[in-house]
Amino acid sequence: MSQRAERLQEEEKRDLLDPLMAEGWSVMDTRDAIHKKFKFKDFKKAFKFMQGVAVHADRLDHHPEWTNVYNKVDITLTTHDCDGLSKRDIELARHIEEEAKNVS
Ligand code: HBI
Repeated sequence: MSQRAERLQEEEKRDLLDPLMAEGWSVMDTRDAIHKKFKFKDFKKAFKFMQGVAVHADRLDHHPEWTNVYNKVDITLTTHDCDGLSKRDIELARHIEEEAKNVS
């Protein structure tokens, strides 16, 4: 069961975001979203990572905003349905971290 798309309240953000920030995610200044830049050995590894993330995104019905240039993948997560961060973003970020560890 995927998480609800309710916007995270400030008081619940710290507990949910701290572990992700420890992994290199940052809270954006310009929008209620989190962002991380990934760098892999080469394009093939970067694309394999994206393929793994895509499977999770499709299963969760929750999708990243991302760009890929050669071996780099920049990812922004936010929930469009509530115009801000929700538990869906936290859940997807956790899966993204798993995929990054599987590939590198
Ligand atoms: N992905 N990041 C993100 N945010 C959403 O609100 C969202 C999504 N993927 C699919 C989705 N919502 C569907 O529930 C429809 O609302 C489009």
